[in-house]
Amino acid sequence: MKKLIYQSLKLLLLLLISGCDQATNDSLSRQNINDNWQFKQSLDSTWYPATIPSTVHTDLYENKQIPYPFVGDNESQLQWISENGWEYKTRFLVDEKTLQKRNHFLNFEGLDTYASVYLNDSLILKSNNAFRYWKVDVTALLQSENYLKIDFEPTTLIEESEKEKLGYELPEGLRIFSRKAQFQYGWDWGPIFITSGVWRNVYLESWNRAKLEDTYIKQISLTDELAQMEAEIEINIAEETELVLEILVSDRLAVTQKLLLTKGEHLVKIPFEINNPKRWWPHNLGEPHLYDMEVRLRRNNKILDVEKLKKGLRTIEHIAEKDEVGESFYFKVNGEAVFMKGANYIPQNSFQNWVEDSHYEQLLNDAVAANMNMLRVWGGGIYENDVFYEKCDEKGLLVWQDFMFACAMYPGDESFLENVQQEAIDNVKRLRNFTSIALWCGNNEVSEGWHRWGWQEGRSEPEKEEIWNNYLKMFDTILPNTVNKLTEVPYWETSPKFGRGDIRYITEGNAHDWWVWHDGYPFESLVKNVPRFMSEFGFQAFPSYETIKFINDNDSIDINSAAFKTHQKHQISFERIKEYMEHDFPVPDNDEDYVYMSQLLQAYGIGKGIEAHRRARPYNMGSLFWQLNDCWPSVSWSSIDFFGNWKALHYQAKRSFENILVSFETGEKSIGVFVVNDLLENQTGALKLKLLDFYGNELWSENTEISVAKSSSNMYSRIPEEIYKGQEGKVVLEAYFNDTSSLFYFSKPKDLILPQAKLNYQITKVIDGFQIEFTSEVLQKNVFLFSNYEGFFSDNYFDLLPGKSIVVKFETKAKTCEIQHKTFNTFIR
Ligand code: BMA
Repeated sequence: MKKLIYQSLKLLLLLLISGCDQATNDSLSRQNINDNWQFKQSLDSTWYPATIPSTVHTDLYENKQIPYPFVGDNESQLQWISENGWEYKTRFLVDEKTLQKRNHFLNFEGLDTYASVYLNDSLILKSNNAFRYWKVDVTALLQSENYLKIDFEPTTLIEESEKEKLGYELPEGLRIFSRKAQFQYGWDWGPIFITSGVWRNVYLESWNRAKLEDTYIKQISLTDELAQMEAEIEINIAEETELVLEILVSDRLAVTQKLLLTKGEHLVKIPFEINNPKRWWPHNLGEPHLYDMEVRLRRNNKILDVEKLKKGLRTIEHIAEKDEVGESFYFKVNGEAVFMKGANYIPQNSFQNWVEDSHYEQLLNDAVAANMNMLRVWGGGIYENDVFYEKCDEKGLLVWQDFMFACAMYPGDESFLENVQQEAIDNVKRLRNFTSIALWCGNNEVSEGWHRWGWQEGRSEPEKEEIWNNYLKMFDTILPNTVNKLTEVPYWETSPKFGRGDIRYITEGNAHDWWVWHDGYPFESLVKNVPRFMSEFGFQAFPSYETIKFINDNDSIDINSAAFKTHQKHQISFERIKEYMEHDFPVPDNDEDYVYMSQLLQAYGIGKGIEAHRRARPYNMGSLFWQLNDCWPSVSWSSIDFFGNWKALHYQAKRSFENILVSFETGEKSIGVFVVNDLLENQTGALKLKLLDFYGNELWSENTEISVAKSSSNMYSRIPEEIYKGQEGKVVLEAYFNDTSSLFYFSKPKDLILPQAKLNYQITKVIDGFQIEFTSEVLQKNVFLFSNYEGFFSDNYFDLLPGKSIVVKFETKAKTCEIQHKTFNTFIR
């Protein structure tokens, strides 16, 4: 009896404790499920430890089961990985306090791709889209000790069966059936590594009464005096509850609202205001100011859930208006037409889990350092991680965001479209608070491919109609409707609007110019064919010596080794580079020099393009070259190689993207001198022109006081050919406008008659490296500095005028300054 009383008392006490725990246990708890994972091949029995997020490839590498995938020809040895199924499992504990909460959801931020997920042996999810976010109610299954298992099927099996169902072939291969990063199936700059695995975080969320499901801070209107805002908040309620929502701006309460909400999901809209708002600007035009915002969900005095974010206030308009030539394509930020300068961004690694926050920081700093104000997240990669957009917001870089469709036609059956619809909702919602996103674009070169790449040939009319209707359903209905419903950001159907086979590519919308490179046209064609907005144009170059050695897995700069050649994914690349080099540059006969020359060639061609686009402002309002970065060590169009080394092009981009640019146009019998001003203020000053020989003798000069309007490009001087005729290979034009200067040569690099002389330099130790001052008695062209020590040169591949000095900083941890150099002069014989 005594025992019974004791047990009842104990039970009562427990109930009391848990009851009062319920009251104080209302706040949301979040538990990462990233630990204790193991994985194995489905048909095998050996389990290996894994770290989540990951991919099978990197887990295998970390367990020493495969060699490093990016060295030599290892790619071809590793294709078996994606032909197999893989299993992942973990055990995780949930503490009593959490377990007592009423609702438990497992969140999978990314499963790649066809996964069956089991919790405590019950199937809780079958996923089929690596870009989607999966949230599963596991309240009925959760225990204090849990067993989570995920089976990944090889993609090919599913893709083959989808292909069978379709009954006809769609371009381009099997990848179109799987909603995962398309570049993994091989691209003209990337290897074939079709990954699988838990590629983004997994976590458990537990809550009692109410939870913030989504927060969207919407800007309704913006003037210098007032920003009218609205918070659109999705709240999930477990039982009718009185709640308070608070919105804080810069840590101060902006609005409080009491709510009485019934069980279920609710969308609550709360207006609030910000007086005298400080605007967000792209970094080249102002400060990218961000406000700290916080949404708090309270019950009595207890915070149930909280969401913190940063938000910039700015207007963004995409102007596509018919005009006398065709149709414009430009962006207005805060009411000002802004010229977009930048590049196309691809995933930074074939294996996303190998991309660390520091890589984002470095690469985006490099974009800012090269005076870029826009990056295009290209459609064959991924919707990037939040950190990418957070940093773009902070650094004042605008983002052109493609949906993840590239260079292919996609299926249009109901389940595929439904899958895409959900993918769009998940990603637009995830990214809509980021200030940097300026445009959502449906796809990369899908329409262009259909109209120009022979994809319609041999198809019946009904088949063509079906394929194009499916295109329209996706890119003309589902995606724009989702963007328009969920955000204020403009939508554009496809990039480019017209391919270069359609004459309108130059007068309407945005263009990709591949006359240069793919069609072998000379660089001058970039100057002649300036469109309204250039979203892609590019030229390949070899990567740094470091990267070449890494690929070869030895100390040689051998660009003809069998291993190295597997890192060149564009079949005709080596010939193309040579062809163009022969046209404009000397062709060195050893690999080390050839690599240097290939970089000068790329910088020369793309620099010409950028400047032609900028001179054509306002007809043209954007210049985004192909491509900023690499996903593995390779020969490609990138301006920064896989290990972060700037090619000559990135230094050139920095010069050619300066807000104020002095640029030259070659006329019939004259040279036009332009000043381009991207700033929002008018400029006045002296335009100083000097014709110099390569020993520094001044042969001619002109000084003019000029006024340059804000956001403009104009020619301010025309130099008649009498001034330079007969001396084209022997002279250089130096042009100054205030602090900006540029050089112009009158002949191709290979025809310059450059003197040979010593390059003098003096090295001084400074805090984080060395400072090197260069001088010479003659013009030294394209001085290239390199070192076996890791480090960064503040300037490189530069031209040094006789009698002037250039100071370069070599940022390095090395104790001694061991640098080597090459100059272009030595290649002129
Ligand atoms: C562009 C891109 C990529 C490709 C590049 C170079 O059109 O959209 O598909 O890698 O050309 O060929």
